[in-house]
Amino acid sequence: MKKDISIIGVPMDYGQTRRGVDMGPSAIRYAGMNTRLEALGYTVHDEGDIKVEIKERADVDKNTNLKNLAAVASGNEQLAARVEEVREQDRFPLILGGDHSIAIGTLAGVAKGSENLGVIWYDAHGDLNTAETSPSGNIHGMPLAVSLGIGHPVLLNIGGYTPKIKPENLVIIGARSLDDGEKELIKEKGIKVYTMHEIDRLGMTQVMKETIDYLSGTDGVHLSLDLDGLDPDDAPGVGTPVKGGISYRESHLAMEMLAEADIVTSAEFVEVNPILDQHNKTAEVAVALMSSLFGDKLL
Ligand code: 6HN
Ligand code: MN
Ligand code: MN
Ligand code: MN
Repeated sequence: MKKDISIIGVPMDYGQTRRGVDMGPSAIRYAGMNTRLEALGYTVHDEGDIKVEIKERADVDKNTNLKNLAAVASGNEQLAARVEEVREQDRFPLILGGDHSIAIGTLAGVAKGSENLGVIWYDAHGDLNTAETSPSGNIHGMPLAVSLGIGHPVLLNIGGYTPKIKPENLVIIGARSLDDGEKELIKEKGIKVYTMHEIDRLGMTQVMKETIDYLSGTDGVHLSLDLDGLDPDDAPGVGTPVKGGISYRESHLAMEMLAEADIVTSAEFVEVNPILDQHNKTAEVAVALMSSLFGDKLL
């Protein structure tokens, strides 16, 4: 792991309709992120937050079936440029959401110049919708499809190139709420998915062993961790909770195994919504998981 970490907060909430997720970056910082990472020996450069334009909130657009396309696109363009700068400085980009639509910008920045970036998508959802398959028009349900080169041209062109990643370099972990169009896309592209069924059956140890092995030929791995991948009992402060999720302890194990394998080259923690949270519990979980990801050991 690089010893210099650059933090970028993205107070974005236009990718869905519940307010409050824009306060995610503050809540995560308040949960003691910087001190925890510094205690592990890292130099933390907190770059502050992206300026997300305040725009009028739009209902789903009849022509595109997307909500707030312009606001989501402009925040992500800025993010893509900032993430690219961090990479040029040879630092580890650690991005704080914000709703999951920000993965479009993060991936645009981290995947630039990389033919085979690996991605771990830790999430209850697939985020593989398009305007055609989306039940909601919410762009936070689309960033993975966009990154694979499928979606609205304005979103595809963020960062100036498409696609960002290849389906064979992707692993989804924790899925338990997939829309029909997402299931079809997974089959069509042959995407590797560990749903809750496989996690229960194989155990997290085996799931992570296989994931690490599967991604071993990639040029680095981006971890996109949606807190709703965890069970809502452990991470209640999210906008789209789904019961029957990954436990706190299984998530720590996953992060510890990633730290041991030393394959993660960038990460984002998204969907923390302090308004829906209980005493900042979900932000604290995010920080605890970061700490394991960055090599904290119990002994
Ligand atoms: N997330 N599949 C649903 C939709 O509206 O497309 C939910 C998406 C949730 C997205 O949690 O990042
Ligand atoms: Mn997500
Ligand atoms: Mn999700
Ligand atoms: Mn969500």
